[in-house]
Amino acid sequence: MTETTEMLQQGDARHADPFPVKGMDAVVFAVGNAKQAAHYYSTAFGMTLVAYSGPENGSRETASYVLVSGGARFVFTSVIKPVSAWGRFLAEHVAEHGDGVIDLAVEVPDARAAYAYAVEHGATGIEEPHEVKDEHGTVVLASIRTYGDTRHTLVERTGYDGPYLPGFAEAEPIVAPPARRNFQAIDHCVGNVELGRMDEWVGFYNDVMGFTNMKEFVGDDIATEYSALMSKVVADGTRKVKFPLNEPAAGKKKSQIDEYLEFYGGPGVQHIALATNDIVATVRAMRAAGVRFLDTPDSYYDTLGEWVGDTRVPVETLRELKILADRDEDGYLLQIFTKPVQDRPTVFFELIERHGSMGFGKGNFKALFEAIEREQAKRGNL
Ligand code: TYF
Ligand code: FE
Repeated sequence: MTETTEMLQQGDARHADPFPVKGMDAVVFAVGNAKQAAHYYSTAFGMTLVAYSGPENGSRETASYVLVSGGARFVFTSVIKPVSAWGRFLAEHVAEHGDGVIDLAVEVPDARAAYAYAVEHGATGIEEPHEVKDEHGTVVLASIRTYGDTRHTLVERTGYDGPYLPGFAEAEPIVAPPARRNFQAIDHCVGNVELGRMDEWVGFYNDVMGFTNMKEFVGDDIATEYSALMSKVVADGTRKVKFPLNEPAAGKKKSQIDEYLEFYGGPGVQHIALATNDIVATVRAMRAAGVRFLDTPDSYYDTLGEWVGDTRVPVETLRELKILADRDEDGYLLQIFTKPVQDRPTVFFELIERHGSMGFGKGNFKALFEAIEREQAKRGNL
């Protein structure tokens, strides 16, 4: 081999991401009443309705509302009257799982290449790559299965300048958008899978999407001590898309993951973490709008300052708002978790403000899991 070809090959190896992604495209929810969900995420989460598809613009079977907060995009879909396989899928999804996430859509530069790579490496295809178009241009879509009834749609939107996808019309905000955004991006999306299957799903993301494991995980040791779950995190090469995966662990008590699996009716998305640059202002705004967060005992804050060191926010403010803090070798993070946002003890949200730390709040796992268990106990599920 000549020196030049060797250099070229090394260069290629450095740049060749087997599965390039641009970031999260959207989190798509199937819900019983998308009109009211769009209202809740507007008034309580401070998101802005930007696009709509429904009977008024040619979609007689489903209604979909697209809401954004900075780069974070949620889509809420309800079935109006099932007439096709898609409508029946949505209706059954809501009947079986309650309100939940059907799609963690990922934006890719080349949907055909991404789909081909995924299927070649063991993914089950749901929809082959196909073009959808309207007067705003063309989008290429393809979908693969992941855990439970969840899918990943691969979205290539370079040839499109409309409000969401072809077929969607621009929509006016439901209420005046807040003066400041509560959050600006999707930080990570967490899946709960069945007992003993976490490593299989980690392997799925390794093989099918070329994702690599991040260093933070909850192993056997922590699991049996207090968490009752095991967890590993996979991410794309640029760490823009991060997917932690949880499985229940046999602890002293019934795992929160078992509670989820029982009430969701199988594996699915557990929580979506939203990145904010001012968690204090956001938690104040969302609390005032009626969002309920997990409680943290005062004792957590009595010792917090000793180990977490200086943060942007005084410990007394963290205590007042029940915000958690954690530090690792790269920096610190502030985080808080909502209670489940529907009657089933299933999907919830996290707000996270990162200052260097790439972690997920390992130092908070004990306090957090105890808080979740207090809620489980109130529901009679512990
Ligand atoms: O995403 C994470 O890993 C953190 C920690 O049921 C976490 O937010 C893990 C499991 C869980 C709640 C939070
Ligand atoms: Fe999280």
